[in-house]
Amino acid sequence: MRQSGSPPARDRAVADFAAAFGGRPTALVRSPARVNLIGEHTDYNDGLCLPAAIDLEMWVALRPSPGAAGRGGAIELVSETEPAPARVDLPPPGTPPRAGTRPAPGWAGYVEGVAVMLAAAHGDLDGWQGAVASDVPKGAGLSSSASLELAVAAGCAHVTGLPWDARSMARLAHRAENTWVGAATGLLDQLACAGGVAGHALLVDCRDETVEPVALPEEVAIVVLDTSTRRRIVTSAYADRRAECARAARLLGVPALRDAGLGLLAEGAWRLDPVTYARARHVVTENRRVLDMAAALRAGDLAAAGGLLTEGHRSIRDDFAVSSLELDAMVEAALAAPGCYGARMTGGGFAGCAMALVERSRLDAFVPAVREGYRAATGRSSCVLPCSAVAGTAVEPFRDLCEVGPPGPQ
Ligand code: GAF
Repeated sequence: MRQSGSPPARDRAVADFAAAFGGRPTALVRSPARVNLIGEHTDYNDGLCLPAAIDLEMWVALRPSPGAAGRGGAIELVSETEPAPARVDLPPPGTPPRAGTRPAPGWAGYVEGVAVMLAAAHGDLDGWQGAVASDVPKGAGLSSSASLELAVAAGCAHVTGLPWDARSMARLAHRAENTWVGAATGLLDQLACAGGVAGHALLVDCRDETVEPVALPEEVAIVVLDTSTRRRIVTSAYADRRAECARAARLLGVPALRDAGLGLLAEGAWRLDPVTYARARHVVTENRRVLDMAAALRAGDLAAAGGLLTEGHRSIRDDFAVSSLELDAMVEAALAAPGCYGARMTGGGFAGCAMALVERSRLDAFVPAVREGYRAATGRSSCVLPCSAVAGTAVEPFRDLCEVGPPGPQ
């Protein structure tokens, strides 16, 4: 997690690499978190979302395993946020991936899942060593899992020489999370982390998996508002919400809630109990808000964009019931602070982060006001982080500036 005064995650990864494996890495992976502007709990309903990859990032300093001539070996990772390293022994070249074996517990399961899916799709992998340092808080609704999955995929692809295509890697990472780790999430997070475009939000259609960049007006800042509460998605009520949405679609006679409009919902209301109706209404109205938000951003209509955020928060709080007292308090604190166009919780919900769109020129006044407002309401401290929309997961060569010689004679 980004701590004021600590070195950047990139530098921490390089230092941790030297401490764990000795010497220098040969490459660095940068893998962003995502914030979802609007389109919450729509992805597993074949719907629409509008996330952005943000500059809260995970960095991995890496090097191919020493003496790993050819394929096989192991992926060995250490992380500043994990007590134990992750080690994935790769099957000897030519043997099938280890599908069917039990996933390793904790973060190693994500690393293993990505390696298993990559090997199934592309064949034998080369071993590598890596040190992970991250500014992405875990369990805060900012996709720390997807950021890690994509970082591991990028490391494997780099070392083994596999082609990198953001959409197929997002799908593969999603498969690892669903089928290996056992978290039945949608595709939003992986598409956002892999497909980020600097300065843009991403209009994602989760049915056909298309991603269309939408430019963010320069005068607006995305601000992440961390309530300092945490949840684990696997143990949360996420699965219940998925089941309620599937039930609503079945009772309305549509393949997915994506296919229901307000008209159909009104006609079919008598078939749904009040809770199922409310869940469906959130998804149906949220898909509309995504399109309206994309249009508002394109038109530079920030008042309209802010209004949609605030309306989206009410819908996810009252109809979908995945907010929390702290998330509601944070949204209220943001709305009362200077320069705020609108605010809502972001991600899976139950705890974690909200986000706001804020007039960039008023950030200096917004940040302390929201901190104070949140503390007054909850007694808790918070983290208020103005962010930029950045490019998706990528690998860069490691250039050791310390080894660059002094300038030659003048
Ligand atoms: C979590 C999930 F991982 C996503 O797939 C999505 O459903 C989101 O919650 C809610 O929009 O981040």
